[in-house]
Amino acid sequence: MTNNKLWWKNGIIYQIYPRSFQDTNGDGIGDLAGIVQHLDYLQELGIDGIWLSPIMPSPDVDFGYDVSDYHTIDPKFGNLQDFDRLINEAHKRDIHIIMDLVLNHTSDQHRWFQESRKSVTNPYHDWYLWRDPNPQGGLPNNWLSHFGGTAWEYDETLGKYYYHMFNKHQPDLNWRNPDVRSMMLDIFRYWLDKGVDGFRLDVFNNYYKDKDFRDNPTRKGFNIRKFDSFEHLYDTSQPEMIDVVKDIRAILDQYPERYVVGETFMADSAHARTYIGEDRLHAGFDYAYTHSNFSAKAFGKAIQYWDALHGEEAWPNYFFNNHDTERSSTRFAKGEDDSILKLLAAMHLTVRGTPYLYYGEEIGMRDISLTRSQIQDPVGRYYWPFYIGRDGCRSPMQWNAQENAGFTAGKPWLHVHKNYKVRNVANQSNSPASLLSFYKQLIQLRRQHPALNAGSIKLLEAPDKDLLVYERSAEGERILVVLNFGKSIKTYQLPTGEFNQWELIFVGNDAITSHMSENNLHLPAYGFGILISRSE
Ligand code: TEU
Ligand code: CA
Repeated sequence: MTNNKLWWKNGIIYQIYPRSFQDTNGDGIGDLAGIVQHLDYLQELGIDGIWLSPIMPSPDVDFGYDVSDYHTIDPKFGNLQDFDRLINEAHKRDIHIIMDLVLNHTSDQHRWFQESRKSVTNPYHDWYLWRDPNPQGGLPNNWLSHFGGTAWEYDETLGKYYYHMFNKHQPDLNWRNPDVRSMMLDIFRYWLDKGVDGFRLDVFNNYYKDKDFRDNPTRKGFNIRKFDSFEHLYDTSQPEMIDVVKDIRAILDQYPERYVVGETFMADSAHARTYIGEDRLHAGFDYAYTHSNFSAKAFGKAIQYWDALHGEEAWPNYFFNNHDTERSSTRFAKGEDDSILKLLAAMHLTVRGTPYLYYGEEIGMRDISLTRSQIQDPVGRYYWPFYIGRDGCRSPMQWNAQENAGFTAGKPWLHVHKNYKVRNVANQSNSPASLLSFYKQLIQLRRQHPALNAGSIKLLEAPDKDLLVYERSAEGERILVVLNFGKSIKTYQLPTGEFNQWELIFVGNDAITSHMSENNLHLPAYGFGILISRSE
């Protein structure tokens, strides 16, 4: 098994938000050299790939998600040599590098947009979505920006509006222009030739909009965000996208073992699945599991549905956290207690699919709280206080108990969580009972067992609403996972019969009370057991 493992499929992917991982030059912003410094740590953790949030030049209106040059590295992170070094050093450790490509929109500081807005005859004019005011002099249509307000920004010089799904400093590209499309595809080749192993596509299903710019129909019901009062029929997910996905895949298939995962935007699970397949993306993100309630039933349902959508033909993936979402620790854990996080990790690392981890998840980093004036995220600034934005989950990585958690010798761009003196990598590395040690053991277990990293999954009926039970199997190996989402002790009767000689190989949360007696597995609050059948 070890020999035919496919890194992105049987392995684990770790997302780094480069601004917040490790600063090496004291400017308070993480950099590529900082990532290189911690590759040994990541190798020891047991990951197979790193997804880097954008590292291309950006004026940082949306912190890297507004790109002003697709062919180089932002000087605040380093340069192309540093990037080469990162790739080489990562590859030496069998770690793959996934780049974030933001191709739906650029920064308004990008040269293409600067040209585009000079005049209607400029060769780049048609690279963006320009529309005349409607005949009454108003907005071209009723489309809104996901980041708040209208999606149309008026340009005095041209007397026209340009379209932006996100911030007004993030104008959307016109993918219907063949030059744009071919430039975008070249960007894939450019980075593949530099040795990149894969891509994460930012809001890719948004590349195309209705060619006639029809108004979106309204949706009934009350919504805090006006954006949610519309059916987004015409400003997202147009059928043209399937062909582009196929083109992208064809390019990747010219290189060995490359991977592309897409972030579908405002799409349900079934729609997200349509972009995945042999001739499409390898994988896609879906929020059903991420946003699930804390219950055995809800997680079971999310897993079963996403898994069934993939079937045999595709391989699912799961994430609890990313740079846009309040951390699962903040959502689910009580105070600084990590027992619920251990339960969730046991599930996350044993389901069928690629688990994604987000930096700091392995030590249970919590979101920082921010006052109004500390907010940096444009989304938080717009919606505050209804929604405070995404800075909370982007605070500096907590390496040790030194000043600024060892993240920077300068002033960090965003403050460090006040729990850093206790909650940090150095402390947890030295404690066998820590969340970090727990992740490492579980990741090793997953690596050792084909049933866990490659097998099929079958959810079993559980006698109790708080229990989630599933079986993983591959190559004559069967593993049973039993998770207790409840606050009280639960007993689970193990399936019996000649093929069911269960041996407990991993227990969690309270090793003293999680145990077997005859065919019963006893689990304390949030306890769990992983069992292997030795009978075949
Ligand atoms: O995210 C898409 C997106 O808009 C949401 O995930 C959003 O951030 C969330 O609902 C909060 O409102 C991608 C990137 O992941 C995000 O960081 C960017 O800001 C956005 O696209 C624009 O590039
Ligand atoms: Ca720096």
